[in-house]
Amino acid sequence: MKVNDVATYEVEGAVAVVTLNSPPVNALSAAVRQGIAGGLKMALEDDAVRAMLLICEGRTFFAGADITEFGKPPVEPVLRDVQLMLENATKPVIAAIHGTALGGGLEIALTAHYRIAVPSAKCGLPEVNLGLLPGAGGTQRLPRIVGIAKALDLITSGKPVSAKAAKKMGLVDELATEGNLRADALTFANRVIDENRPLLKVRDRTDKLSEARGKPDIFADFRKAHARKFRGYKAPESIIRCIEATLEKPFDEGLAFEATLFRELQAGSQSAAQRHIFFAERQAAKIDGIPADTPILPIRKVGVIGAGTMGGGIAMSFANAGIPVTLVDSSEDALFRGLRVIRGNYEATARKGRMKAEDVDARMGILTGSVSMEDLSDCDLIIEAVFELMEIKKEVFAKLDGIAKPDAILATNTSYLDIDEIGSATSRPASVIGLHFFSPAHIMKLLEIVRGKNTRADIIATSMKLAKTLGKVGVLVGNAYGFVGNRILAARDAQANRLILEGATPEAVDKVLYDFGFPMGHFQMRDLAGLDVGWNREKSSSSTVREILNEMGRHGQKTVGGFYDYDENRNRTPSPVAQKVIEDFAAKQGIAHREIGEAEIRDRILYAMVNEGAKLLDEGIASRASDIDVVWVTGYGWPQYEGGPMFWADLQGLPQVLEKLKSLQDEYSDAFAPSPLIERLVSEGKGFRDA
Ligand code: T1G
Repeated sequence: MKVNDVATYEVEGAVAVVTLNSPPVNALSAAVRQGIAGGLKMALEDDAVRAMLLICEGRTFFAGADITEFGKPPVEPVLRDVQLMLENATKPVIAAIHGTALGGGLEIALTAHYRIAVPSAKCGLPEVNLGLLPGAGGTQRLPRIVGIAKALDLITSGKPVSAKAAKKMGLVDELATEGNLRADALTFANRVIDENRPLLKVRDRTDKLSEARGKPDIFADFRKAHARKFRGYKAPESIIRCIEATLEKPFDEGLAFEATLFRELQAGSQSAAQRHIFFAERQAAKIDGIPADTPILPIRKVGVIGAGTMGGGIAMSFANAGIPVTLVDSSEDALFRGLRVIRGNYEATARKGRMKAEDVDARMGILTGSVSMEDLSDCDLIIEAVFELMEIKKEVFAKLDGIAKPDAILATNTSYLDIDEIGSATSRPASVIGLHFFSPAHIMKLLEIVRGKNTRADIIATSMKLAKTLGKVGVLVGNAYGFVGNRILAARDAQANRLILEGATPEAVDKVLYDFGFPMGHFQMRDLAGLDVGWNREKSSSSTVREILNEMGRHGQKTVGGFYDYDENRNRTPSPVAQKVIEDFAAKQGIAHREIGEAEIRDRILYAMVNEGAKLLDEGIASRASDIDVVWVTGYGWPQYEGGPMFWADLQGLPQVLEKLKSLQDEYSDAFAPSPLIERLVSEGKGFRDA
C-alpha cells in the first residue's frame, strides 16, 4: 500500500518492507523523509510486524540529502528526526543497500540497527566535496564503527568504500547476493527475529573510540599529513574537530557540536561554490539544441596518432576505460619510447598500490603500437595528437581521410587551432571534432569538446558521453582561438607578463595566485609545462621574455631553469638570470620599473580573466557561465571553494566588477575595457548566473 507518492508499505510474514522510489537517486527530499517516517510508524503500530526493512527502488539507496533543498526553509520531518525515529524504534530496522549509500543516505543507514548490502554497493560520506561535513551524525557514528583513523580518512576524503570493505570494517553486517537484495534482506531480517538479536544502536558503541584514547597525536599527525591537500578549504578542519569531539563529548553533545559546524559551513561561500560546481558539471553534460535522444555512436576501438606526452596520456585514458586503443607514431623510436613511458606509468601506479601488478599487463594488452596509420582503418574514433602546427595537422587529417572508415569520428587534440580549418583538409568535415585533453591526459578530468561549424550532432553527443565513460568532465565549447580554457589563460598570461615588466617579480605574481588557492602560480605552471611548448626555434626573434629565455636554453623545469632556477630535485628558486632578462627587456621597451602590490596583481589578473570569460559568453564560444567555471576549476586549478571565475565575479557583485574594470582600464590599459555583456547584465540588475 502507498505511504505517500514515493513510499510503499507491505508486509512479508513478520517483516514490514518500506520501499522508497524517488528518481533519480532517492535523495532524501521532504517526501522521502515523510515516506520513511510514515512507513516506520505503520510498522511499529502493526502487531503482526516484528522487524522492518528499509529499501529503495531505482539506481540506488538514498544518495544523500536533497541538495536542491539547501537554502530553503526546512520541511518536517527533518533528517535528524527521522533518524531518531529509526534509532529508537522498538522493533529492529534493517537497511538494505544497493548503488551508492552516500552522505545522508549512509547516515540514515547508520541509525538502522543492521545493514545489508549487495557487493556492488558503495558507502561513503562525500559531503566534503560540497564544502560540508556529514550533518546527520556521520562524524559521530562512523568513528564508533570504524575507528578514528579510518573515519578521519573516509570523511575528509569523501571517498566511498565497496560493500566488501564496508563489511570488513563492520559498517555493513551482511553481504547479499548481487541482484537478490530484497530476498536476502528478508531472510536476514527473519534471522534477526528468530535469533532475537538486540536493537543495536551505533551511538552506544565505545570500543573503537577507546582504541584511540591512547593516541592523542592521531589528530595532529593527520592534520600535518594532509595540510597541503586541505589548504584553503574550511570543511576538512571542521570534520576533524567533529571527530575529535567523539573522544571529548557525550554523543548528544557531539551531535550538537556537529550541527553547529555544519550550519556554519552550509551558510558559507565555500560550500555555495562547491555545490555550484557539483551542479555545473552536470549541467555541462546537457547540450542545448541537441535532443537528449540523439543516437550515441559505438566506440569499440580507438586510434591515437602521436606517441608523445599527450598521445600517450590519451591512449592511457582509453585503456583505463577498457577500450582497445592503437597508438601510432611514424617514428619507431618515438613509438617505443611512448609505450615504455605508458608501461612505466602503470608500474608506478601499481607500486603505489593503486592498481594490481597483474593488471599492468592486462592494461597494456589492449594498448597496441604501430608505425602505420593504415592500422587505424577499423577504428570508430581516431584522435590526432601531433605537433601543434596547422600544416602538420592538416597533413595528418588529409591522410586519415583516405584511411579511416566512413563512419569514423576524426578528432584533433589541438589546444588552440581552428577545428574547421583542420576539417577542411578532409572530405568529411562533419565527422571532425576537437577533443582537447589536458596534460597529464590520463589524470586531468577536463575534456573540452570543440564543435566545428559542420560537426554532426550525433558526434557531439557521442563525445559528451565518451567524456563520462572516460571518467572525465566534458564541456562543449565553440571553435575560437584557445577555445574557452586557453583563451582565459592567455588573458592571465598577458597580465602576468606585463606585471613582471612593470616591476612585479615572477615569484610575487605566483604568490598572489597560490594564496588565492591555485595549486601553483602562473610562471611556475609555465616552467612546469615547458616554455618551449609552441615555441618555434627557427622563427624565434627575442620578441618576448619567454622567447629570450627559450633562446638561452631556459625551457623551464626540464632544463636548468626558466622563469625560476631549479636544482637537481626540481626545487625552484628565484632566478637572477631570468630577472635580468626581464629588466633588460623592460628597459628596451621603455617600461618604467615600480613597486607593485599584491592587491594590484590580484585585481589585474582575476578581473582580466573574468572579462575574457564574459567575452567568450558574449561570442557564444561558451554556452553558459557555469561551463567556464567547470573548465577553470577542473582544468586549470581555480580553487573549487571559489567556484570558478564567473561564480567568483557574481560573488563580488557584477556592479563592483564593472566599476573595477573601468578603473583598471583608466589606470592601466584598454585590455580592461569591460565586455558589453557585463554592462548589459549590470543594467538589467543581473549576474552571470542569469546570462
Ligand atoms: N541531491 C539532489 N540531486 C542529486 C543529488 C543529491 N544529493 N545527487 C545527485 N543528484 C542529481 C544530479 O544533479 C543529477 O540530476 C542526477 O541526480 C544524476 O546524478 C545531511 C548534508 C549519486 C554518485 O554528495 O555523487 O547528504 O542532472 O549525473 O553520475 O550529511 O550523483 O539528472 O537532473 O551525478 O550516476 C551528499 C552526490 C549530499 C552525493 C550518482 N551526497 N551525488 O552519480 O549521476 S549532502 C552526495 C553523487 C548530505 C548530509 C549531507 C552522484 C551519484 P540531473 P549524476 P551519476
